[in-house]
Amino acid sequence: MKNLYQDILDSILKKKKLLAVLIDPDKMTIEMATGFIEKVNKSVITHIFVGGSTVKEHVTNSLVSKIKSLSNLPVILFPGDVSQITKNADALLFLSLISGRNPEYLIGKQVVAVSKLRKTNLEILPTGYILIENGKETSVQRVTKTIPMARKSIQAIVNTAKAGELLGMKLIYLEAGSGATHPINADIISSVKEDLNIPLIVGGGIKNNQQLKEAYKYGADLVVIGTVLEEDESFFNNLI
Ligand code: 1GP
Repeated sequence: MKNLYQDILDSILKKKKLLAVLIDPDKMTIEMATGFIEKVNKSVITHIFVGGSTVKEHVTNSLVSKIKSLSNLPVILFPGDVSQITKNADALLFLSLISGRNPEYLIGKQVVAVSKLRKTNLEILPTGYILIENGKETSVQRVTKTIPMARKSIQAIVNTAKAGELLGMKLIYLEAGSGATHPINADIISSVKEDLNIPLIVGGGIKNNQQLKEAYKYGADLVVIGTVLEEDESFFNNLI
């Protein structure tokens, strides 16, 4: 079986930057998927993430099957809830919201997920998920009832990411939130990267090529973009 985590580590060794498109099943219908995935396939995008904060049950399941039939790229679940787990994907970001102090999102939902995961062959990618304030309230904050970390508290963010690594997590995801006003800034990315020995994912609020390049320049191994492509598919022209 393919080992997506090993592929990520190999890419980092080869200094190859990774780019994921986030598809929210709430916003992408099966009909829309065909044209969209065609463009994804022609771009430099390396991974397809699927997930959202408020997706209805079963919607993710059929959308993921459709995407799998249209693309050979790895499809990784980025679930807002246990109901979004489907065996049709390749892997799952098994998230723990370590920036927050809500036990439901630190360990509660994960325990509930286990009986579902037993029925799948999904590759599990334990991920420390860190929400950072970006100028406005995000749906992650609303749904999880947690407070994002302050942008100024760089040492606390670095320590939180390191704690995730020391707990055995395999990835750290610095999240500004979908549609964030400010993406994660250079200081935060570089400070976390400097102290971290596991791959670093950065996402939220990246709206142009410069912000994308900067995220890589300061240390992101994998960048996630969603809203910019939902709102303007001509952005794919920058990704060819
Ligand atoms: C959100 O990090 C992702 O979870 C992507 O954010 O939609 O703002 O690109 P955007």
